[in-house]
Amino acid sequence: MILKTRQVTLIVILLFAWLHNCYSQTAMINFAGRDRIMLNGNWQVIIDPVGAGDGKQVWLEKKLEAKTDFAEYSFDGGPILKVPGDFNSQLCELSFYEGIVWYKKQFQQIKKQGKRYFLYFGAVNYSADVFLNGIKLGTHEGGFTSFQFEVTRLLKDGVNTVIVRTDNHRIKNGLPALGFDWFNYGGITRDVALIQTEESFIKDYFIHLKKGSLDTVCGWIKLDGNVDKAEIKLTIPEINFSSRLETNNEGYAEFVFKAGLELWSPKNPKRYQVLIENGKEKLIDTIGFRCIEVKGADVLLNGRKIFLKAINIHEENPLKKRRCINENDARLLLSAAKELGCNMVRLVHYPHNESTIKMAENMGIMVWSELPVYQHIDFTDNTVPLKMNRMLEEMISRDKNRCGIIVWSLSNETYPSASNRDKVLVELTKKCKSLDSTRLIVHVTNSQNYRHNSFEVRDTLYKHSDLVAINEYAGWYIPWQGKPSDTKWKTLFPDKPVFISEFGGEALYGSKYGQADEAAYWREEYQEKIYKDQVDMFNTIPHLAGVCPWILFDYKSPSRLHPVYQKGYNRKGLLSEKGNKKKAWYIIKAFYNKK
Ligand code: GCB
Repeated sequence: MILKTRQVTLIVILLFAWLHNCYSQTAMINFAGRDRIMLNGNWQVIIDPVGAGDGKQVWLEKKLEAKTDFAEYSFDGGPILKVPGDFNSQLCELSFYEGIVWYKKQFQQIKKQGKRYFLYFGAVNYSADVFLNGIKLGTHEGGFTSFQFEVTRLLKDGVNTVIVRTDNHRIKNGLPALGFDWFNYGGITRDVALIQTEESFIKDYFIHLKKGSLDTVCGWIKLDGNVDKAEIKLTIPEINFSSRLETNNEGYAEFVFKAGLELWSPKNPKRYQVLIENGKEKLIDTIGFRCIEVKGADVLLNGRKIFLKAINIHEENPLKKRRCINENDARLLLSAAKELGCNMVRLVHYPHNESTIKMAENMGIMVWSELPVYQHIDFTDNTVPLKMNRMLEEMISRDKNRCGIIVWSLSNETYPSASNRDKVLVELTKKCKSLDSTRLIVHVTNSQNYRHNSFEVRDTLYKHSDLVAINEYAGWYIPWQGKPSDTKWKTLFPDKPVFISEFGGEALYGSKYGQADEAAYWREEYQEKIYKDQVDMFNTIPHLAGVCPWILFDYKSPSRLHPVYQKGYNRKGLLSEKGNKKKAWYIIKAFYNKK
């Protein structure tokens, strides 16, 4: 049988697709610095509540040739959604939708000789199956991290079609799993782009202060492509540093050098322009240098004890009632945190947008970044640790050069009774250390006992956490067990710093109905009293290194069912969803002012 050229090409393409038909790649870092065309804007969609599009092979967009041909789907004539953006807030019929939406975008491209091409996604919640020109590139699971596919061969000169099957169904072995207390915004929620690189390009690098040092910079650079001993130039013009590095035959080079640097801190968020050159390619980043560590029971920033004045933040624009999608959204949240007097934000409960983290760093706000390992995780499912590892790699890969991030938080409120929990999370901690040992690694739990006016902290997971990070809702979910200022503490970890990672209670801004001292009326006075009592209680905590109220703004959570006070909102915000300051705001502001 003689195969024609077209058939051979098709076979090569199918083989290539088959080889790549598993998973996405971890995205190259420094998205903003890349040569790219943005594929944001209008995308056509098909809403597919029962998964019928799989059988109909929507991604093939079958051509109708004979008069008898028809197709029971079409992107043409259907709704249009904006990318980046969640689908729930864009079409009222999708308000509470958790399911499949097919997205389609066409773009023109002329391939350049000697270049490589990558299809990049900032985030798709929760899973994404990506097709280019009818061929499946692969799958990505996890709603909050970036991923890419190399498309050098599949990309055509002229019109190209990307189709993405997004699905935000909750799944038992997902991260997060079935139950979570925030809005499950679905769809292509972050940027999409086609990135063009040289044959060999700078895929990844880590440039930071050596652990424990204030004047030694170290790190590595990794090239991708055909790179048998390449030369890379690393420059920090402001300190007159320049060095030529030679990679090994896998494109990897390490470096270490002494430098007199102004260190990054909330008071002086100094960052330097850093240039990495690989032949024709020049990548620019803005990198700060700081040292974060725990010594004894203290948290030290650049060798000095620091109190973490934090606030919890979900990635939601409360005014627009949608997922944050741009810098204005990030500015709204971070400026409110600044106004409260914070020096840190805990970005819960999943990795937030890269640009938010950069903005925080620029504003002098330390960042706590967290994996969506939240409450009801099934640690007995074999696939779960693999997914955790993958998300951990993706989170650290994207943000490891952001000096603003001082904490990798690996889990929140997992249950000590959950089979296999410790085994899986200890392994995850080891993996995290192997990827990045320069930051604090933390697990948050709420498994402490609180009775007879005494907290007993005994979760063995804290052995593997740099902070004893405690979520406690004394005064709300559990009534005070005595005078807050007389609270006693028994802990299995007396030598570690304690961080109160969540506390608070609900209040409906401006509500005047009912008794101010009864929880059932959601009065601001009640919330305010919780905060006053908490501040009194903080004085009783040995080695308190910081606190973090739950939460900055009221936020959407469909599990909050009270028709008068909640209306689908978690009302623990210090600010209402319209941005009004509740009475408790002023308690924390005063507390942070004094600290
Ligand atoms: C928690 C969770 C947080 C919840 C909060 C609450 O412990 O970590 O995600 O939303 O309590 O409001 O109950």
